[in-house]
Amino acid sequence: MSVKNYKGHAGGWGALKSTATHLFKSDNIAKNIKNLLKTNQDHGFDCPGCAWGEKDEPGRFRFCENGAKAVNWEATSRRIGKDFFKEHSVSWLQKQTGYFLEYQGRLAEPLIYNRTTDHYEPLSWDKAFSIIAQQLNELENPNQAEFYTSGRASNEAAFLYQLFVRKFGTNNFPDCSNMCHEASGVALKQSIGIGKGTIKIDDFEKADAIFVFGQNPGTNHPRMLDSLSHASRRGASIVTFNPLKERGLERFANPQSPVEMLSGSATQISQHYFTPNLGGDMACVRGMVKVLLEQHKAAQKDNKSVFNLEFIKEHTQGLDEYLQTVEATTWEHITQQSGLSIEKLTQAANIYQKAKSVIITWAMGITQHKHSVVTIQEITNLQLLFGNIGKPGAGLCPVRGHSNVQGDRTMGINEKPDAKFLDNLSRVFSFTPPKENGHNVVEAIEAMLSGKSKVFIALGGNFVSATPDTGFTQQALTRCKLTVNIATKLNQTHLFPGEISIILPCLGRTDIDRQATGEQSVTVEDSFSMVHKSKGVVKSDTSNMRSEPAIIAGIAHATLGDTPVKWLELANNYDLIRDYIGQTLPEFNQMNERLAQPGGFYLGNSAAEFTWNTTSQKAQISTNQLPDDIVPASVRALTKNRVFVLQTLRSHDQYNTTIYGFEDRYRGISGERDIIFMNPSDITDLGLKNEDLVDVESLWPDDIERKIYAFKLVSYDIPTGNIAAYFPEANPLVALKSTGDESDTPTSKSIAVTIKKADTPDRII
Ligand SMILES: Nc1nc2c(c(=O)[nH]1)N[C@H]1C(S)=C(S)[C@@H](COP(=O)(O)OP(=O)(O)OC[C@H]3O[C@@H](n4cnc5c(=O)[nH]c(N)nc54)[C@H](O)[C@@H]3O)O[C@H]1N2
Ligand SMILES: Nc1nc2c(c(=O)[nH]1)N[C@H]1C(S)=C(S)[C@@H](COP(=O)(O)OP(=O)(O)OC[C@H]3O[C@@H](n4cnc5c(=O)[nH]c(N)nc54)[C@H](O)[C@@H]3O)O[C@H]1N2
Ligand SMILES: [Mo]
Repeated sequence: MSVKNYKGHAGGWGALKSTATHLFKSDNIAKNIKNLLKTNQDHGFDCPGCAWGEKDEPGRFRFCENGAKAVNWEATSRRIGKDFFKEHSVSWLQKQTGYFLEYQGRLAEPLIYNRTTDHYEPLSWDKAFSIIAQQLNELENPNQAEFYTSGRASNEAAFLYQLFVRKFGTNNFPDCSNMCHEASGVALKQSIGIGKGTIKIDDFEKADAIFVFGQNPGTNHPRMLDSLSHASRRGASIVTFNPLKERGLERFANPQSPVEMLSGSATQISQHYFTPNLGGDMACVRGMVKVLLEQHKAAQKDNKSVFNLEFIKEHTQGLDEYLQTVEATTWEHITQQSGLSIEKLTQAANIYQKAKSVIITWAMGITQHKHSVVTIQEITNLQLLFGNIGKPGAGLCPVRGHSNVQGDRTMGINEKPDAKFLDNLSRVFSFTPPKENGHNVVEAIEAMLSGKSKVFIALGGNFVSATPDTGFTQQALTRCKLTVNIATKLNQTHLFPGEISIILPCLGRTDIDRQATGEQSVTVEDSFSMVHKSKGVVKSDTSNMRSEPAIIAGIAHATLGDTPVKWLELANNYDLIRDYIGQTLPEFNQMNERLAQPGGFYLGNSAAEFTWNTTSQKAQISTNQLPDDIVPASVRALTKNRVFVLQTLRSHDQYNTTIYGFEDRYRGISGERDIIFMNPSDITDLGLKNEDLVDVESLWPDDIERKIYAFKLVSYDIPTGNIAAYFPEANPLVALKSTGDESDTPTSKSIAVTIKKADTPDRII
């Protein structure tokens, strides 16, 4: 391993060099260069990398380094089929890394696990569908099946899937959103009546200030840096809250700017960079509001106001109670929890107050905590006090992860469906969908562990590696009667088979999708509620793969026959699926026609139009107490040793559980993933030194030991008491029951742990 201080900026030649390296690794160089040029273009495919949006400017290249990696790794010409599985047993494959599994190439044909030989073997599509149908139909109760979705599934696939599952009879839709932006949906729905961001991408051109909380766009949403650097150059204030100094949020050279590339210059992104404690963001915002409240009270003496009283009066409720709570929150509590001084928080408040329009963005650094929902409500309160919703250059922007995770929810992938959606389904398809809530990710794992659920079907994703308490999830799957994975690439989840286990290889976003009526396109929704078309362009050997809609239709037809729709006809022509989507969801009315517009169409956002679909019909200024502690006293009491707060995050060289390589370039890490980022003074305090191997144990009030072994300490600029490790390697530390209040999202960004020098240099899990 090497660790060096990365002196460059984000983007620039480093990004282009890395793009080129990945092009060469993928065995499909010429084709992939052509593919990249089609990414996010009108006649090409939507980048499977992230859910950032695009301005409608014809002729621009619209990909980034990490989008290029995602495209390349999907479009590889390598294939794994029966020969590969004949050679390698499941027990052997289980011991390989995620990187190894991903690198083997695309799954090429349907497979079924043979328990006697411990190998996967080929089977026909028809046979696969009939086994699945038989197992589903033999269940005593449809609620004994779990239907997982990962956020790459297109709108068309997701709509068919939920229709099938609801007609089958359950709302058991655990999905990646439960581990991702669930808290944003829950908080925003309560506060402003819609669980989505309120801005459009053009608002970045109009904002006076942009506050970025808990997000690493340089790696995870590189196209966002384009928007931020434009904003910075025209003089907007950019303010970051992040315990780590992420390079992309400091300086960025746009690979699409000839001047920056040739001159070696870069744009400064954040003029102000605050490094709070993990989980300290609610305290940060509370502190800012406390400062602003004092200013407001002073202004009121001169009959002026700092808050936007007109907006507050017309559109909100809850002001007085909230302000009383802000006054009652002590500075001691705020500064201790946030880790930031009154001076720093005053500085942030002043920048906020001076800006005429403010966008606040956030991602996993905000959503994966116990107190995420109230933190997002605190952020929303701040915006409401100043009327920073529904005006140009202002609003709330949860930056989504998977490229269609937002669309999947719109299409009804939701274990807690709203009544209106179910009414529409029952009107269009003439059946009564189940009304009671189904299982989310954590509940699904518990149900499989206890034997209550017996079937697990996954539309994409890597359930075992993405979920907490890895060992338990593995057991949960192996206890099932049937596990089915619809996937592009082999991953760990496929290697923990139920009694019967089937893998169904599917087309990816980049592949040409030809059905009986010709080449098909699908649609996706980005973080800005824009719906647009995506059409694969890659010609390669996909002869024994099927599209996701075709696979879902095949399973549905075998299970339910031609009810409530002619499944196989829909799979032949996706326009027919879109007609149904339009009939079910009013905002998708005339969907096929409206998709013809370049850039797609906008779904609208009720809050941005000042329609508050909350119980009171007003935007809610929410009153929540600041949590006593990020690590509760009862958890601290479990040990006499020093307690650290651990976050699990992504390196620059991975896509969630898919590991592309071992370079975390902007953080200066090379050749290693089993590491712990720690402040140098904490390393000394523990009597250890840089690069020592340590064992990490998490604290949770049950009798289970959760440990990772022989991780290397890396001395790093991070606030003391806070540490970081990579996801998914650190997932065994997250207790299944450690979840966010109201969101039930695993608390992957604030895990209480203790550290000690490793007993053994081997990593044993
Ligand atoms: N290349 C690439 N692109 C991706 C993905 C990928 O894996 N690779 N994943 C996609 C998905 S599904 C998602 S959800 C997004 C994820 O996008 P991000 O949310 O950017 O992902 P993380 O790596 O989890 O980064 C969390 C960031 O929040 C900071 N942080 C952690 N805890 C706190 C906290 O308590 N407070 C504050 N203020 N900051 C905190 C961390 O230091 C880090 O910078 O990216 C999407 N895009
Ligand atoms: N500790 C910790 N855990 C986390 C997180 C964290 O920050 N820390 N982040 C959480 C977040 S934000 C998320 S979104 C989840 C991600 O959870 P998932 O969405 O379940 O995981 P991915 O790694 O994105 O799934 C990758 C797999 O999807 C399959 N795949 C790829 N493309 C396609 C496709 O087009 N169709 C189909 N059918 N399959 C495809 C491939 O087989 C690939 O191996 O993980 C969560 N887990
Ligand atoms: Mo995500």
